[in-house]
Amino acid sequence: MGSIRTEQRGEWRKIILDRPHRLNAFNDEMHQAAALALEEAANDVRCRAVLLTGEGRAFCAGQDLNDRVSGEGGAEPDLGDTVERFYNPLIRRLRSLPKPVVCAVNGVAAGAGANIALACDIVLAARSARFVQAFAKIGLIPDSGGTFFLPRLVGEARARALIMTAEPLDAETAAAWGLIWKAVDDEALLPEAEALTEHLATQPTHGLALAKRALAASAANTLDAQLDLERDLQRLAGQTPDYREGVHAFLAKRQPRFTGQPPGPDAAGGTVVHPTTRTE
Ligand code: T3D
Repeated sequence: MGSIRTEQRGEWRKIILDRPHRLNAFNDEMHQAAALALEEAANDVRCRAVLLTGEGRAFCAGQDLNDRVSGEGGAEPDLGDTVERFYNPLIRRLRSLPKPVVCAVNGVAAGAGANIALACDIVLAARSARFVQAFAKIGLIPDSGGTFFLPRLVGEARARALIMTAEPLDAETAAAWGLIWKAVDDEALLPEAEALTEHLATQPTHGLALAKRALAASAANTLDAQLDLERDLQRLAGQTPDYREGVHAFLAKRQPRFTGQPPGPDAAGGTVVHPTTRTE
């Protein structure tokens, strides 16, 4: 039985974490399947937006701890190695995917599971969902970008308390604190998240990908460097068919029909080579 399910819906794709008997906790096989699903979503032009969610009552409980029990005299796993091989690439894939990623947090999101949700572009959560920085309970530090995302999203004071107490944060408070976009009634979560993803799939995909690049760089940039980057990326956005279509549609007072295409081959400067285009 696969641990990741994908469903193509029109021009968007649903990726479902599917180990409900373990609250969708990650093992190595699930990491490999998730990496493949995200690579395919990134490269398939029929996919212009992604919705990530979990099967069953949880979104994801982070690492499957059954795989971390060493037998009598057995060697302890090198967690630096597993983070490097699995969790870091997963977070980098989500952040750099050149299309919007919506996350529907359908239930508890704990450990790396919480931070995987935070790595997505737009996070909706069911009102009954909880976010738990569970790491301290087992002597670990937050990984999967937790120490990066949390202070930036909710501020140092709240980030430190969430990390050090490992107390669950309910979805409404998470939304009020700016950790996620919004909390919705449980039964409305999937319909709302699906409608949002479907809408995003009709938008200027390449322009949205460029916006993601600008946002990714902003955390480490000075204002001057960011202004330079915005200039370079705007130059590219201005060469997309969707920009032309957007302006024509606006002036003609009609709805735009975006294709999501990148700039044509004649566009100048297809790649921005700039010292400030670093990712997080
Ligand atoms: O290792 C590396 O490679 C480094 C990277 C680490 C990344 C990480 O994510 S480390 C953090 C790992 N995750 C956790 O520590 C979370 C552990 N789980 C919990 O704290 C709680 O289960 C939850 C807060 C997620 C949910 O609580 P609750 O009360 O709703 O459910 P429960 O009763 O605790 O769990 C239900 C079942 O799921 C239970 O199994 P059972 O008794 O029904 O057979 C429980 O053992 C299992 N489960 C929950 N989380 C995990 C898990 N099994 C394996 N691994 C889990 N992470």
